[in-house]
Amino acid sequence: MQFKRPDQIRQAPSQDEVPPGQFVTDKFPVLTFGATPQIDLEKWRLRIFGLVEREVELSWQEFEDIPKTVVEAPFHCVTQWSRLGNTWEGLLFTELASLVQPKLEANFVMVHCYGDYSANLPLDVLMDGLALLAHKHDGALLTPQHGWPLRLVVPQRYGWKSAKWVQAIEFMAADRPGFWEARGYHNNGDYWKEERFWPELMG
Ligand SMILES: Nc1nc2c(c(=O)[nH]1)N[C@H]1C(S)=C(S)[C@@H](COP(=O)(O)O)O[C@H]1N2
Ligand SMILES: [Mo]
Repeated sequence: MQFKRPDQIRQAPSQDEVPPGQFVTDKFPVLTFGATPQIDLEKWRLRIFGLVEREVELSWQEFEDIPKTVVEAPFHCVTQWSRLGNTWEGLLFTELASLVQPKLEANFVMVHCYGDYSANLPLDVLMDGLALLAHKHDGALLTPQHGWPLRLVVPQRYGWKSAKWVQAIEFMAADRPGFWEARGYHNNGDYWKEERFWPELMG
């Protein structure tokens, strides 16, 4: 694998600012729809497919061997709690993209999870240099409830886009709603704009 070692810490902008309608907690609540999936690392695979030059399927061993980056970022859940100063470690999305080489037509991404969950994002949000596939939080491996072995972290969007237990990443030409985006959550989810729910549901 021809990753350069990023070997650096990146920090999200506006680290200590709290977006409108949020309150800060030191806790790290678990927000999961349904049960925590049971995952066997031996059978675990991360599949990257769709509009890419090279589809890739990584085993856990292969994922471990790829150099990692640390990203410091706040986490803002749409249910209004914010946890500031999280340290995530993992594979930057930009590095993953360089491995598969998205085609020019690829403008959106669907993240598919173990269990019945998905989240959609524009490719440019994932390419912001902060979004990553994290296996560690605050120096320790993720716990099962927080997405072990691997979760997406999208520092610039509400937490429901940070899909836990990632199984596959699909590059797409056209957008498609993910699990919550099809059930009333805003398609974009920018916390600075309070994009919480479908505009037509807002009074
Ligand atoms: N697979 C999966 N990922 C998920 C969820 C989920 O229910 N299933 N919940 C989302 C929501 S709403 C939030 S706020 C964050 C919470 O992450 P945490 O449980 O690690 O705090 O995970 C997101 N990722
Ligand atoms: Mo959430």
